[in-house]
Order: sequence, then C-alpha cells, then structure tokens
Amino acid sequence: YEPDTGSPVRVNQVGYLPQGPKTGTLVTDATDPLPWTLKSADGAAVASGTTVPGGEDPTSRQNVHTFDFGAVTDTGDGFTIEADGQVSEPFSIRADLYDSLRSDSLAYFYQNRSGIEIDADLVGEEYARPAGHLGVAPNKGDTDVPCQPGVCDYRLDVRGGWYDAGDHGKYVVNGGIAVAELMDTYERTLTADGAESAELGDGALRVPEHGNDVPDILDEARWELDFLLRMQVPAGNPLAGMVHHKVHDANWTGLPMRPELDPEQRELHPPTTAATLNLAATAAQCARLYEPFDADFAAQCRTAAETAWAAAKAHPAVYASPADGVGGGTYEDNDVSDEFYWAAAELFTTTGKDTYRQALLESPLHADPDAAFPADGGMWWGGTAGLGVLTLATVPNDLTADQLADVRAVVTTAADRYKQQTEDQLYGVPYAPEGQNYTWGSNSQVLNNMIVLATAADLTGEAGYRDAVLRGADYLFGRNPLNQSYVTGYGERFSQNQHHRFWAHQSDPALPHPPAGSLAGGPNLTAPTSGDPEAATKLKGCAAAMCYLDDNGSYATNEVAINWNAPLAFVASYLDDAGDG
Ligand code: 9MR
Repeated sequence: YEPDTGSPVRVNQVGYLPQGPKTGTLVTDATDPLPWTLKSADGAAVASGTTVPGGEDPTSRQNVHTFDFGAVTDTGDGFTIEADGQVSEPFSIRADLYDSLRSDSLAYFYQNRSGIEIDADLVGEEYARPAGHLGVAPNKGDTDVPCQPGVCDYRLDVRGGWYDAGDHGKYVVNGGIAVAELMDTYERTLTADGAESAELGDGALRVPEHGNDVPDILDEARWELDFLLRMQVPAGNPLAGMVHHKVHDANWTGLPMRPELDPEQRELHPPTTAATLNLAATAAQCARLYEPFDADFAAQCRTAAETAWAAAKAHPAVYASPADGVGGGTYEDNDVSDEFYWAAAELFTTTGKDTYRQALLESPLHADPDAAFPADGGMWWGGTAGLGVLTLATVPNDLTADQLADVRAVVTTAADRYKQQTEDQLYGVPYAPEGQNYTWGSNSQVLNNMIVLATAADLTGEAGYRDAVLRGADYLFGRNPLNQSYVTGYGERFSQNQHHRFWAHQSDPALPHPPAGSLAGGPNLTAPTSGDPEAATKLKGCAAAMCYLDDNGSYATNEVAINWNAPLAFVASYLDDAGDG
C-alpha cells in the first residue's frame, strides 16, 4: 500500500495568519538548498527564498527541507508555494481563517447528543435524526438501565450525554475530560485577555437552547454534565456517591447503525474510583461556572462533587477491568493519582477549602511538569493532572503567591518543551513521543499540547507560545507527511471517512460524511497490531506519522471522539481570537 501524498510541498492548507509564523516542508532527495517562490492566486510572485535542508524526518522517514515565508503579511486566498518544480495546495493568508472552526468544532457535540432529536434547522437535513436511546423500539434505551449481572440491584435513568465516538457507548472518564475542556473553553473567556465570549454565547452556536440567556457553550456542556450526574450511585446503596464507569451495549454493533436503530441491551458497568473523580472534578467546575445562570444547578453540582470526592477517598483503588470490553471500550486506568489531583484542584478552586489544598500539596504530582504533562504524551483521558494545573494557573483561587508561581512554572516549563519541539521537528509539530510512538488519537495529543502552549501564551503574553500553537495548527491542516488535513471540511485534502456509525457514507452512500469540524484520531503507530482490519493489511511497517488511513473501517486511526474534538474546540477558539487580536 502506497499512500497518495500529493504534492511534496507541504503547507497549512487552511492558511496562515498575517501576523503569524509561516513555515512549510518540502519532501526532496536534494541535499543542497533549493529556491522557493510564494505566488498569489493570479500567479504573481510575492516572495522567494531558499529552503533549509533538514535531513531525514524520523516520524516519516522522508528526506525534507523546510522553508519560511514569515515576513509576508499580504492577505488573500489562493496562494501557493512552488519549489523543486512542484506546487503546494492553495492556502489563504487572512486574520479570520479560523472563524467557522470555532462553531463547527462545537457543533460536533450537539450532533452526537444522545436522547434528543437532532434538528434539521440547526444542522441541515442530511444530519438530522430522531433521538437515540430513549427506549423507543428497537432501542432498549438509557431511561431505565440495569447493571451488568451481579453488579447492582437497581436501575438508573442515564439518558442524555454525548455518544463517545463512532460507537454509542457513554464512558464517564472520557466524558469527563471532554466536558472539562468545553468548560475550559468558556472559562478562558473569563480569565484571558482578548478571549472572545460572544461567539460562544446565547444564539451563537448550533444548540437548541437559544434564547435562555445561558451561553450556548454552557448549554452544550450541561447536556453531558446532566448525564454524568445521573451516573452517580444513589444514596442508600453500598457504594453510594461512587460513579458508574460506563453504560453501553451488551454486544458490539456494526457499521452503519443510526443511534435510534441500535437494538442492543444497555448495561451499567461497575463504579470506579476514576469515574468518581471525573464527576468530582467536572461537577466542581460546573458549580462555579453555572452559578450566575442557574444557582440550583450549581448547588446540585457542588453537592455531587463533594459527595463524589468523599466516596473516592473511601474507595481509592476501585479500577475498571481490562476484560470488560464487550460492546464498548474498557477505559481501564490503574493509576488514579492524576484524577485525585485534578479533582482536588477543581474543588479547591471552587470552594477554597483547606482539605483540597492539602490534597494538592501532598500529592506526589504537585509542581511536577512531567507528572502533569508527561513527555511521552501529555494530557489525555487517562492522564488528567494537567487539567487541574491549568485551572489552578488561570482561574482565581486561594493559593498563596508562592504556590501559584509553582503551578504556573509547571505550565511554562511544559510549554517551553512543546515550543522547542515545533522548532526542532521538521514538520513543526508540538508532539514528540519517545520512539515516535504516535498513540491512538495522536491528533488529540497534539491539540492537548497546543492547549498548554495557548495557556502559556495567555499567562505570559509571549508571542513564541502563540507561534508554537500556530505551527501545531499547520501540522493538523496539512503540513505533515501525508499532506492530510485531519479536520473535515478544512483545507484541500481533508479526512472525510472517519469511523462513525451514522456518518458512514463510505458504508452506505445514503448516509452523510462527517460534518465540517470533525477531527480524525490520526496516526497511530500501533494500529497495524490493534485489531483494526484496514490498518493490519495496509499499514504494516508504517512510519509513525504515516500510520493513518482515511477509511471508515480504520477505527484505530480514523475514529472521531468527544475527547478529541474537545481540545479542537478549545484551540479553535484560541486561534480565532489570535487572528482577531
Ligand atoms: O481513546 C481510547 C484509546 O486511548 C485506547 O487506546 C483505545 C483502545 O482501548 O480506545 C480508545 O477509546 C475508544 C473507546 O474504547 C470506544 N469508543 C471509541 C474510542 C476511540 O477510539
């Protein structure tokens, strides 16, 4: 299998901000510098220079040069770079490049809501669908769900929330990071200079709750928060206050499958400490953010968060089983020290209580950049300490000045590392796992690192951090070994066959492609041996950043997921604000 990588001249196919850095990559066997020319849409030469030979890029095994046209501030569409007799994909230079990405990336969440009809007036006819999992046949539904045999003797109404990804499972530890990053996107508008709130406000996004005087992004987040609250074990039961790890089908369903047609029995899986701490953290954040809009809901969140924290302290090592993967993902995680840290950070920020401060200061993860933002990956669903650090560093709280300085240093230390990666790596990506071990959902790791960079930029005002975020965007939108934009509808060669049971056009032409703003999981070095049938045959021996297929059978490289689109939404907001400012 030989991927079609198109032109060897690689650029951000969406474009570049007029005041931002502008770099690209040329794949060539030449060892000496080569001339490049930037041309406008009418073919006129706008700028020229020579490439810098970089040698072999270890993520792709391609021999590459880089080029830099950062001095250009002309604006327009249809620019191209010519080098080595080849022409890049066309791109724009404009301040408003990322305007629609903010709302498109957030519309992903509405479109994946469970338990509510998806309205054609908001998303268009081809994406409209009936409500899923409300117990209307053939659905067994999420309104009255039993536990797996032997796990509990009650049933719960766990309707709502978002479907996790291409499947119809709803997993608390993945909902947790996703809803936290949506809330962070909103909270940034309260804490960062130049962060725009109107474009996230009431009436601005594709949600049905227009006109309720609540920012639309909080309406979207609440859809998930209400679900997470329903997953808590009710009082009077042995594990009261703990949170069920997940609810999903008793058996895997195939592609395609619209949510309302899923006939499988839904089941609640055992509570875990990780899920419980995800509720503690996100409900604590909920309590402070919804207070101005709905004091009762905020109070409900606060109570749930403190109850969850107490339950996690009482049951600190109840883990998900790695064997519990029939009909849904396992999301197993045997280290919850990071979830404890995150929950303590959110609870401390919201309540100011000393118990939570003590929990932070006593944690072995405190003030340690490698714990919050590990060099081999960064934040992810199984590693959430960084979410707590970002909150402590940006949201007003009762830390002492010294404690706050320690926490902010964690952010800037990690950001310095990612910034350096964008300068050292030949494709400019702020992600450099050891051994090029591009992980499942690697694009979300790039984006989570971009959140750290964006936060460092907000905290310090240093343009170098912003520039590194922009170089990350360049990678995601086409300056990469496959010449691939990983976001549907953005750039010239974009992913459009992501693994999803409803947006499965490739399996059934009557169904749509994913809508604009859907992020593909991205290159995954272990995909060939993960069970993914497409990757097993086509990607054997792949170079890390090329272990990707835009095929809806390739769930290990090309799925969509809430925890991947959430950092995209945060970063899209940041990028749009950066263009405005
Ligand atoms: O994002 C998850 C990744 O970290 C794991 O390595 C992978 C395999 O266990 O599972 C990913 O999560 C999937 C989940 O199990 C089921 N829904 C789709 C998720 C994205 O592929």
